[in-house]
Amino acid sequence: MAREHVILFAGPMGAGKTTAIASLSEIPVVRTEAHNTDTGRNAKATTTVALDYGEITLADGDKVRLYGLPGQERFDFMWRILEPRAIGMVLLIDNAGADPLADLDHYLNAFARFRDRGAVVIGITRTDLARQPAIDDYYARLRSRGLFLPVLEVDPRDPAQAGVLLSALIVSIEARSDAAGASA
Ligand SMILES: Nc1nc2c(ncn2[C@@H]2O[C@H](COP(=O)(O)OP(=O)(O)OP(=O)(O)O)[C@@H](O)[C@H]2O)c(=O)[nH]1
Ligand SMILES: [Mg+2]
Repeated sequence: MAREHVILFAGPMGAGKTTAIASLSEIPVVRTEAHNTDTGRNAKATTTVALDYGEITLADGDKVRLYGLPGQERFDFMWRILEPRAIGMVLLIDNAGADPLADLDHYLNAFARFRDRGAVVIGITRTDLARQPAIDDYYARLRSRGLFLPVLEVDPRDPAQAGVLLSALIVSIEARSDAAGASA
């Protein structure tokens, strides 16, 4: 029988969460964009204030509900509402941000439950605008924390690339749950 899953998209302002969900969704995305009053942090005109919502159907008929969380931390109560319902998280990091590796640490600390279950895939965006840090730098940071999570370069404006990222997350969640089932 077809099942339903919830996946969260998290990451700093401007990392491309709304863009990724718009690339993936089969339905028109429900957006809650408002004028960006925090242009010191990111110059873009609008920012997500509550959440984005999109849907996608997998090849096996399962439906995935995609929720984009606001990047601004004053909205972090939304994260807490959605986190218990989700099977995993796509963490987008803006490579052109002020300190992308610090952003990585920050979000992995904020979402410890997904991190510790390995239910996270990391997408590095805007690498066309900033080549550094390199993917190896992200892996080194994860290794120093004892973490082994997939890191992929992605342009979320491209549906195919956004799809690869989502598939990587689903495959990694399924592989871990199969392994847990086998050892039970
Ligand atoms: N050049 C370039 N632009 C990108 C890339 N990924 C996203 N963008 C652009 O960067 C902006 C990202 O904005 P959003 O998708 O609104 O980012 P967000 O993560 O939803 O941000 P908040 O809702 O404010 O937290 C958009 O204008 C995208 O078109 C990329 O890989 N390269
Ligand atoms: Mg957004």
